[in-house]
Amino acid sequence: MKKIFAFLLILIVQICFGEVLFSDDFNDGNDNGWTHLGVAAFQVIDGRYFVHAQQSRGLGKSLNGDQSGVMSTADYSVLCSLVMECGRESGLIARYTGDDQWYYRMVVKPYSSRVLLERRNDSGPSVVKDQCSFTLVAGSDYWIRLEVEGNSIRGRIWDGSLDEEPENWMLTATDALQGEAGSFGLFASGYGKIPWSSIFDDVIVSVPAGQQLSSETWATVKTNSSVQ
Ligand SMILES: [Ca+2]
Repeated sequence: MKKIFAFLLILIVQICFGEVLFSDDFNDGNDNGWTHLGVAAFQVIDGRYFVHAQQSRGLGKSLNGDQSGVMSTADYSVLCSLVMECGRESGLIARYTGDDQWYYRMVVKPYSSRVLLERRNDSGPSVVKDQCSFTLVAGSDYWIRLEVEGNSIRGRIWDGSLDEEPENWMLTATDALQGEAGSFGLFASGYGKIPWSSIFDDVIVSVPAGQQLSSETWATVKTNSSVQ
């Protein structure tokens, strides 16, 4: 049943968002190929990806890409499901090329009821590029998307099913300081006084929807219709 769901999920994403560059539903029971950084424990339990810690204060991130852990293109859209059980913040990463280099994050901050787009360098302060209010319910299911395309960075989070994704972006920013493809990733963090945990699943990285509509999809439609 899970495999059928995963197949349907990818089919829906392909219809809605075009070419899938990478996917991992963790139903094989492992996170092979993901690179772990930080203090967290990374565990696949019952086909879902837990980033958590018992006593550690800090942040854990897990990175990947469609070519040996690095993305083959700098323009991509990262989607996954997220359940924050407890913690300071969690979210998605794009264009990560090293802790001393700029990368982009979409950050969910439940305690301050905000979501943010950030340009971050782990050896210095983050730069908030956009933010809005969002109240996250601990333990509930959400979908979260972070997209980078040229100098544009965009993000949204919603509850409900995948096909209920809102049309409008909640967060948008323009930034030119990291144009390399790098790796995409996910992260979670906590204060450490109490155990913290975020659960990720159904990670799908695709070509941005706008590029599909403007080039490949229309070219395919035209080619097919002219053949007919
Ligand atoms: Ca799964």
